[in-house]
Amino acid sequence: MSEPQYEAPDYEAVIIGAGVCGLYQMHRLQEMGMRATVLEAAGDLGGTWRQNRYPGARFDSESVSYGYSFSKDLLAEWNWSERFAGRAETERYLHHVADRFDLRLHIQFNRTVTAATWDEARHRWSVTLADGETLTTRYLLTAIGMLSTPTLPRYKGVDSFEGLSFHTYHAPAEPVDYTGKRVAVIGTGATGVQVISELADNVGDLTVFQRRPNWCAPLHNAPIGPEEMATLKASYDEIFAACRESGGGFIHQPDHRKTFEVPQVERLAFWEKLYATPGFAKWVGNFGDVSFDAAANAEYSAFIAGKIRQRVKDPVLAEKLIPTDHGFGTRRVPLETRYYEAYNRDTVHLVDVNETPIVEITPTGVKTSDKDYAFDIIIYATGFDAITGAFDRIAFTGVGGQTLKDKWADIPATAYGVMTHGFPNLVTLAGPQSASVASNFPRAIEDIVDWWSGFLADLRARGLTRVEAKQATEDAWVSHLQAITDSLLLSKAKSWFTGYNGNLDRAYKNRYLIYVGGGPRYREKLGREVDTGYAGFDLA
Ligand code: NA7
Repeated sequence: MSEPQYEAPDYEAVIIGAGVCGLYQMHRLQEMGMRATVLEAAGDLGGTWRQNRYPGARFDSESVSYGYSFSKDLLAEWNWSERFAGRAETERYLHHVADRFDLRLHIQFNRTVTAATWDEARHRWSVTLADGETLTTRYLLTAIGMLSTPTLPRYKGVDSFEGLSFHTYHAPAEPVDYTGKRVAVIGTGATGVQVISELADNVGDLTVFQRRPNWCAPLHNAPIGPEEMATLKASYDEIFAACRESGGGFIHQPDHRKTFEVPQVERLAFWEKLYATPGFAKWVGNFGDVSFDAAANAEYSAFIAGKIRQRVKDPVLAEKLIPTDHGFGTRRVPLETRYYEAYNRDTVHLVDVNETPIVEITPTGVKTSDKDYAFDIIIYATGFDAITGAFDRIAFTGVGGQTLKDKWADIPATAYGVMTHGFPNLVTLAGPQSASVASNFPRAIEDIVDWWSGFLADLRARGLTRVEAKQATEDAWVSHLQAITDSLLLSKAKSWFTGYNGNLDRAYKNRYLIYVGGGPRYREKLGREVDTGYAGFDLA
């Protein structure tokens, strides 16, 4: 009996999302001559760098380490204006990339994917859009962002405020005049810290509502002049080589000595140097044991606490800004520019919502257990339903009618963060448990997209139309990931890394969302699949 013949699907590949990841994947598919398209919910490309128009949004990764590395011509022609570029510059960069590589031709804007259902008989996904249209594709590739589902607090009255209010992810596109305004910022994660640092000098009065402080450290941004840019361009090979060597894809390398093996004077001098170094050096360029040895971590945290005490004049306020529930680097470290100094201004106030909880948002401002605050603007820097939130918004249905939301309700189990058993031909680029989450994003994304593109070329060459992660591959990945995570102090700190978000109806437990085993080990694992002919996957 012969196999039934089906018409070809509309596309060989559909990518969801036109941000950093989706653009690069589209470029690779275009090179491969694939019939592919990108479906983007927004009216233009850029993803994160289009959305987060809040004041102060910028890189914490060195600009030169963040750009794509795949094209020498692109590297040669693009000039970054600052060590850590601002949001608008990055958005311009992504537009430049899209224009230069003719990617716009393949992007459909204002196309929101609401559901995707696997068709086992035809080896294809049926993708439903918000406008009711349905299209089919052999492979479905998600590039939907890790932090693209913002969460608002569940305070009463959030909708009742009569001034301007917004979540940082939905900051207005048109410029906001903050001059003389009474502004509230709720939340002190990496986003809130950027907003507060930027606004402190530019508003009438700024009130920060803090639940838990984070360990923040100086960014040390600076302009890049033409001469420096020329030097940097000549060093791109070394820059990207350094990123490949480091666990997180940054230019900073860890120091392999142990904290207490280094005499105290030398240790302090080293930490002073780190503190003065731009970027994430103070996080990922430190002694490695600070991430897993509690005593080493406490020593370094005490050093950073000393810096905060030096920078904040009011000693009572300084203590409020020093975390006591987690050590340095066990949650995302916000990088800042004069953040702590902001609190030395008479016009900047800190409200600790543990002491005086927010009771409700009122038409005129914020009511705490203590008093009514009047504001012109309220900015919610209250974070995201991180990593799986964007997946939960799309009704993915796999083999046998299983939904991805159900499968991932507890832990989002995957093979290498790129595929999940029961959902053939669904490739979660930048998905949970991939290296992209705990990394300088484009560095990990280029690795993952390149690996998958090679896999895809192989499948096409062999005339195969179905790929699915084996259950055993997934089980092995999850236990490997759990073992590494559990060995680190960050596994015990509640943050979006571990799936904490108090604004959701979800009891907290570590959901093992991120791969912290480092880029080199991640690439090695992916490389082993290539060497074994993708033995971890069922192919048909
Ligand atoms: P984060 O890091 O999740 O931070 C959210 C902040 O908002 C954090 O300080 C929260 O306090 C605070 N928060 C959340 N809900 C509330 C309520 N209801 N009341 C008071 N405070 C609240 O998100 P970000 O946007 O700052 O950063 C996300 C990532 O984007 C960042 O790591 C970069 O990689 C880019 P909590 O700590 O939960 O007590």
